[in-house]
This record gives sequence, structure tokens and C-alpha cells, in this order.
Amino acid sequence: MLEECKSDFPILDQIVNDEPLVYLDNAATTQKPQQVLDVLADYYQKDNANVHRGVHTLSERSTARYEAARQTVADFIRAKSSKEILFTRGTTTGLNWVAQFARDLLQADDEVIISVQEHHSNIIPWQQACQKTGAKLRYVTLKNGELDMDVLKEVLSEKTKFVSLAHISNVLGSVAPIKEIAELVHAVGAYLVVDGAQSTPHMVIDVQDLDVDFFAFSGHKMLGPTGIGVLYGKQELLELMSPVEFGGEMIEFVYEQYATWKELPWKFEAGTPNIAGAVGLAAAIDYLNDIGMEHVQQHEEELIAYIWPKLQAIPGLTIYGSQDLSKRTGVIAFNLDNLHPHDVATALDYEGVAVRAGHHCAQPLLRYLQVPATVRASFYIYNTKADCDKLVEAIIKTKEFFNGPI
Ligand code: 7TS
Repeated sequence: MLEECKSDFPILDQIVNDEPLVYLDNAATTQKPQQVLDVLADYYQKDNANVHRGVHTLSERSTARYEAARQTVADFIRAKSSKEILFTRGTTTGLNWVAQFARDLLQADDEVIISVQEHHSNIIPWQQACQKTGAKLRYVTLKNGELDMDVLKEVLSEKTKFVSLAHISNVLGSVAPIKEIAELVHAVGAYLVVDGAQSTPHMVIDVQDLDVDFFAFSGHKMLGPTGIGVLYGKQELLELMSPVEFGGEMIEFVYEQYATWKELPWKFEAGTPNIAGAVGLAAAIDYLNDIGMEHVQQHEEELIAYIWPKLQAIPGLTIYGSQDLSKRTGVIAFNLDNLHPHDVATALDYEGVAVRAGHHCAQPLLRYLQVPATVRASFYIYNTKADCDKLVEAIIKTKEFFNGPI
């Protein structure tokens, strides 16, 4: 078990509502270890300067740290080259950039495929691209809480130009078989875009083995700072893509009426980038690499296997998604009796347990599941079996408070 790493996270050592904090809102954002906080302070204390501009020493150091961070990210997701790594604000920006690229390619009668379990940031950019081009947006539905591969096969055709899917659902925690999907998508000549916001923090990612065309994720969900994320794209596709933003840093020559762009990856990074964010993300990746992503995944599997029967034993508790543990990762969305999920989350907060309640930015999914909202507990490396016990105990207390003794 990884439990000893909890002491690396100063924020977790606090009392909330007279109880020790149990942080189970990791799908929304994760906490930062001291090692990442130290690197951020070190960067600002020693090397802060703008990148790719000055010839002075600090600027060179800052540029070196920023570009080393890009290489760290490339290695982490096994990209062929750091040219394929674009720094963004987060998953949302990355998906918007790809959908913007899609607008240049899509024509009326073309089709884009997403699924009913997507986060809004993998729905709305595609709605916009389809509305602007006349292309049709089609949805894959679910079977037993997972993508229904038969439906995917049915809707894929030579009309399909883009397929964009979450690697792991932020509500149901199920993992999509991306490698198999990539084969199907490429067989009809379409591009596969993967929303890796919930997978990259929790499992080994190999973009070459998965053979994805684009892959987006966020630093803050994997121990890094907010405001930094990554869009991976195959080099030949990024070469085809036009920049989405224009300004300083991304140009080669600027004339009165036109300008030329720098080569990859800089043509996409207009303006002063989030340098400290990239350096902090690299520190987070170093931290995760020290643990080993296989161990991160194994730890979460152990926690879920531990808490699952305890949750199942609570009368009136409904868990959404697959009931097959081998198909699940560390996200559990549930409801308790007929209680409103916000009431449950508020009651859990009184016990020091932080969970999220609501639609989790996946309104089409909740409509599909026919539930207005759920409570969601999501786990990460610093969570312990004691945290699981505390969650179960707090749920039982909540149930008894509202409905009387079990
Ligand atoms: N895609 C998925 C699958 C997500 O879970 C999220 C964030 C995003 C995209 C967007 O990431 P961002 O960093 O650009 O905001 N998910 C959540 C969540 O589940 N609760 O809060 C944020």
C-alpha cells in the first residue's frame, strides 16, 4: 500500500468541521505534494524569466526548465517526440483545439461520434463544430455501465471523420478499450481523439501503443498545478493543424499583412505560457514515476476492492455503472435512499469527508441514467483504507440522521 505518501501532502493534515479531513474529490482535482510545492517555489525563487526571448541567463534557465518539462511529459505518455506535446490550460482547452481543427475539415453530411458518458468539455466543442459545418453529431450509448461496442460499430461508417471519447468516465469510472477502438476508427479513415483527464493520473499511458491521434489531459488532476494541461497529437496531424491562438511566441516573421509560424510545438503556444505550471507538472510526473504508475493503479484497485462490499452492505445505497469490479477504477457515483445528493454531501462534509455532488459536468449521462444528480467519491494515491472506513461510517451516520437507525 502507498499509504505512507499521505504525509507528503501538507493540506491533508488538517481538521475540517472538527474531524480529520478525508479528501475524496480527486476526480475534480488532486492535492499537491510538498515536492511539487518546493519545485514551484524554487522556480520562482531562482529561475523566473520569460521563455524563448531573452539571451540572459535567467531566461535561458527558464526556457531550459520549460522545455525539459515538455520532454518529461513526452516520456510519461510515451510520445515519439516532445514536438507532439502542446502545453494548454487543461483538458478543456486541448479538446477545444482539436474541435477547432475539425471545423476546418468537416463538411455537411460528415459525422462526429462521441458517447453519452462524456464530460461537457468533450461534448460542447463538438456540438459547435457540427453546428458550424453541418456535420452530424452521433452518440454511442452504454451497456452495463460501459461503452456499448456494438453501437459504436454500428454508427461508425465512412461518413465518420472524428471519434472523441473519454478514456475513463468521470462518473462511472469505467475504462474504454481505446486500443481496440483505435483500430475500428482508423479502419473507416477517421481520427480518434481521447479525453485522458481521468486516465492519465491513474494508469500507464502509452499513446503510441494505443495509437490515438489526439490525447488531452490536465495537470491538476495528477498532483500538478491548475492552469496547465497537455494536448498530445501525432506529429503529422499537428503539422496540418492551424494555430488556434495568435500573438507573440508563436511567430517566425510578421509582415504588415501576414505572418509565418514557428515550427512545432511552439506554433500553438501564443503568448507567455504557464512556465511555472509546466515545471510543476513535470515535478508531479517525477513524483508519480518514483511511485510507479503500476503501483498507483494497483493501490486504487485495492481501495475499491476494500470499500466495495462495505458500500454494497448499506441498505438503500445505489452505485451507478458496472457492478463488475474488474471494469472499474477509483470513482464511485452513488445515491442513498431518496436523499438529495447535495444533502448527503453536506452531511458527509460535517464528518470531514469531502465528496462531490451534482451532475459532474455530464448532464447527458445523468439524463441517460435517469437520475438528476449523484454523490461521487473518487480516490487517489494518498487515500487509505482508514479513509474508506470513514466514508462508510459517515454514510451510515447520514442515513441514520435522515431516516432513523438501519
Ligand atoms: N474530461 C473529463 C473526463 C473530466 O473529468 C474533466 C474534469 C474534464 C474533461 C475537464 O478538465 P479541466 O481540467 O479542463 O477542467 N472533471 C471534473 C470533475 O469530474 N469534477 O470537476 C471537474
